[in-house]
Amino acid sequence: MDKKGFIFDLDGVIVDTAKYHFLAWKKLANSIGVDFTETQNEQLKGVSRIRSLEKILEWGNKTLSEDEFNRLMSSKNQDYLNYIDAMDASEILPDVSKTLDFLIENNQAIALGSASKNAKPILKKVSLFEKFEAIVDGNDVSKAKPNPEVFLIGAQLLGLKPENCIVFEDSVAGIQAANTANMLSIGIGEEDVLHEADFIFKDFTEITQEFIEGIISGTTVKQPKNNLSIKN
Ligand code: B16
Ligand code: MG
Repeated sequence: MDKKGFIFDLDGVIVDTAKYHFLAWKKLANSIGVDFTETQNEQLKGVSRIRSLEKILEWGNKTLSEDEFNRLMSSKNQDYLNYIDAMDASEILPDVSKTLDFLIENNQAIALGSASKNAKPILKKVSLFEKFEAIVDGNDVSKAKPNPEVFLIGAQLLGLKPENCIVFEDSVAGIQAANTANMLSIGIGEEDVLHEADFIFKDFTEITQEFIEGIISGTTVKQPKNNLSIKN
């Protein structure tokens, strides 16, 4: 079988850390008199820590000094780390471990491609760290998704061409990054949100071994996109 590179996003694909980001951001927002809803939290998925705080301040029409900005960002991260500390393997999303093990048994390369600067401690907490041949996280990139940098570095570390890599992502920006990188994009989540992906599944329980085998053998390929700018 051919060797392909399978690049996994972390939050929303391997584990659901969005709920911990929500609690930590909500505490921060409320402490400066800003409301913060679950809908707003959805818009922070895949977004970097700095950009997330900028967005919260924009929503609340607030400005902060640089010192206060940095102080709040590190206090949010400390709260988030306290939640992570209590994580264990039971928080791995359904059938993710099964998929990783199937790929490893079939000699496929596996990498992580996450915006989070806390990706490594999270993978260690849920006992998945050893399964990844390469880990690219928020500490390694200078350009956030939808820029393809995070996935292109992942492909490079695996020693594979981008067109031989597959990305599992739950955020629109991540799907766009994978498409720009010329990788096969697989959306994990809702079809109406992730419609730019080549394939979309609600979660890993919907992904069959036959589907993965099709990717490895090259019979499952990138979908031609409708060019919406062409009329009639
Ligand atoms: P941190 P992903 C992203 O992870 C999260 O979706 C996003 O909500 C978070 O702001 C970002 O990581 C940065 O996280 O504060 O831990 O550096 O989905 O790219 O794995
Ligand atoms: Mg994500």
